Amino acid sequence: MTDQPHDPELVPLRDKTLAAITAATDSDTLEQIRVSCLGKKGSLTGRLKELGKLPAEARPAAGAAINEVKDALEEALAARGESLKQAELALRLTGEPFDITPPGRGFPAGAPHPVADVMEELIDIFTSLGFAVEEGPEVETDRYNFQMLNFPDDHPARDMQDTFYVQDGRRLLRTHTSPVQVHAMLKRKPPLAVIAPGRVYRCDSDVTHSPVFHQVEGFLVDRRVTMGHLKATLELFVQRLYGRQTKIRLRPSFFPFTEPSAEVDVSCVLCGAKGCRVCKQTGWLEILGAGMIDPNVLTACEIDPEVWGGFAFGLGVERIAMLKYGIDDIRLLYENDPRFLGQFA
Ligand code: FA5
Repeated sequence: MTDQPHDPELVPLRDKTLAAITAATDSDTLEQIRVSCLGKKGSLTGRLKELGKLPAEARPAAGAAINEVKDALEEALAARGESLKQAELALRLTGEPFDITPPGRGFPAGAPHPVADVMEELIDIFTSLGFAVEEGPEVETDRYNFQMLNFPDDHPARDMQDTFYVQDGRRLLRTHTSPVQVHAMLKRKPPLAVIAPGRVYRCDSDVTHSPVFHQVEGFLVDRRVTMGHLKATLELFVQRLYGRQTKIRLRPSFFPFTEPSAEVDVSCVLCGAKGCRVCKQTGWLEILGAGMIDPNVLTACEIDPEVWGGFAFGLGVERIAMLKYGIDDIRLLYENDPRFLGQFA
């Protein structure tokens, strides 16, 4: 250490503190020693602050001497601190009793998403009626999504505003599950009873429309199929889903791939068909589109429409879930807010 003519107490202070550090037997005592010499009001810190009062030529040597002591103390504090920490840990591991009896903290249980839940219920109902499950690609061609389903070239559904096209311009994200009808009919011979659950995409977004949503397509091809078979199947379906008192109503509509076509309403399950905000006081709610498969579609799929006929329907899974749980904004289903989803656990 440099000579300290101006501060004869520095060396004794260093030695006294080093001895105290060595003698410390716990971290709290060590911390007190650190504060007493290196803290804001510590003895060594005080000396550093006082440096300015020394004559300019004495300052470098005095400063260097104080910093040397400071470094020595810091090093000793760190070393002693580490060994005390290890010793305290060893003591805790061997000595401190560990109570294994308190009950554990549970993790909140997850639950199926309401859309997945309803989807599964729909699949269960239709498979119990004898429908087989088929799947089709979500990235489709214009041919399967539109042409084979009898859409005229200038049909508005092809418009860029409704359909998401893949960058190559030749493929698109399917706008409905109806192309699975075509895949299934080209692959297999009638009689056929198929449902096709899956994700579909449309450039559409508001409280009842989502750009990605789910449909379940259903269709049946056989001899002598009538609109009565369609109505009976749908009636059975809604009664299984919403209860025996539920009624359906078919309203004339238009789809290029069915003739005749219908929009199907169900008696409002929220108000018991008395009229409420959700059914706009009508007592009825639209849940699906349906109809008799157009002979042009059967012909395009190499099925003779003189021999075979069929019905088809396509329902919106989110809409059915919204009705079932009284949800008034489709977007809630996709925000993944645990406060919302937790209600279905
Ligand atoms: C169709 O998609 C036809 N492919 C259905 C069909 C199949 C008709 C077979 C005849 C025979 P539509 O565009 O109406 O039809 O859609 C069917 C259902 O999907 C609607 O009743 C609605 O419940 C739901 N839906 C439609 N657009 C959206 C959307 N953006 N978000 C959520 N659900 C929607």
